[in-house]
Amino acid sequence: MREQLEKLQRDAEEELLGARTDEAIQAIRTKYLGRKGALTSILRGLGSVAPEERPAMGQLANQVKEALSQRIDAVLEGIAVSKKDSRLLQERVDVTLPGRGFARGTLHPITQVTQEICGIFAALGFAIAEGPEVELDYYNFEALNMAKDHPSRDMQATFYITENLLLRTHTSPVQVRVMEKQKPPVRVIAPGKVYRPDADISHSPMFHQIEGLYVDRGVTFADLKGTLTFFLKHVFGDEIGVRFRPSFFPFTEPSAEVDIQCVMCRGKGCRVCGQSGWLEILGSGMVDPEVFKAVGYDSEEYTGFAFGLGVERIAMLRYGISDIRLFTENDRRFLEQF
Ligand code: 2U9
Repeated sequence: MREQLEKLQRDAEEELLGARTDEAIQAIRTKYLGRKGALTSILRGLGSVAPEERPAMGQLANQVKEALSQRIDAVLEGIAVSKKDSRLLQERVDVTLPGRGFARGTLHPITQVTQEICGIFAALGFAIAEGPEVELDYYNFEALNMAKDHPSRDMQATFYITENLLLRTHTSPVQVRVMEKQKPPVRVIAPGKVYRPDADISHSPMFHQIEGLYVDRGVTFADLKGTLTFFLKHVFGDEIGVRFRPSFFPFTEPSAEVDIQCVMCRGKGCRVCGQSGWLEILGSGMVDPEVFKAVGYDSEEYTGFAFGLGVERIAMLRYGISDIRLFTENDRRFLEQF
């Protein structure tokens, strides 16, 4: 029996040397150590061994079983390690490769133009003020000298939410709120979104305005002309021609519209300026005494000028953009140009 056991161990170890896969090794374990395996069948012969030798044979059988079991586990472990090694080798990360570039965003052209304009007025001592886009009829119209029967209040000209609540049609209510809270001197600009039910290549139901207001003792139309001329020459260049035309707004008196020489043809006349050589660029005027009355300012003591401009219009002239809808389409081919 001793020879049988020793042969079993040699045979199994030799077979293990040729086994390459987990399955082959498990098959060897079953063949030699399994319940119906070679070791079990050798031990069936234990009955015919001399009784005094049986303990030694039993012990030897256990040693063979234990030794083989350990060898099999070691071989399995070796296979697992080399499998992992070759996997790691294949998956190796080359840390010297350059990283993938990522697309960096840019500010929207409307944001860029807004920041530039606000920056110019900030340098002149104007503070930036903001207010609600959903506004009371009182601040949007009533306090700005637009009575209940004013045509701007037509359903066709304003987005109403309720009878007294609307989407602001200009940023003027922001300045009304500032004046309610603060005594002169007041120097503010109000940038922001405004809403009017209009839509074509030059009108959008939502667009951006910047308005300005300067109130103090002794503010004159000359201050208005000087400030706005300085501003326009800063944006469009020192050489640009500027002219003031009489106009009318309910909240200013007198009022003026301001034109610049056409940026396309430099005043010669072209399609952009309708052959006139001039482009309307902003509205302005001296604050109407009725507006001062609404906010409790004494119009005998204080005067002021105000102005308003459309940011999209300025951006379109500056960059030669022909359709206002491009600003809200989010087409990256358009946006990446700014
Ligand atoms: C207060 C008093 C007066 C703001 C003004 C304009 C003239 C004007 C337009 C420009 C193009 C609107 O975006 S647009 O269509 N604005 O012409 N805005 S004076 O006057 C004010 C504002 C606030 C308290």
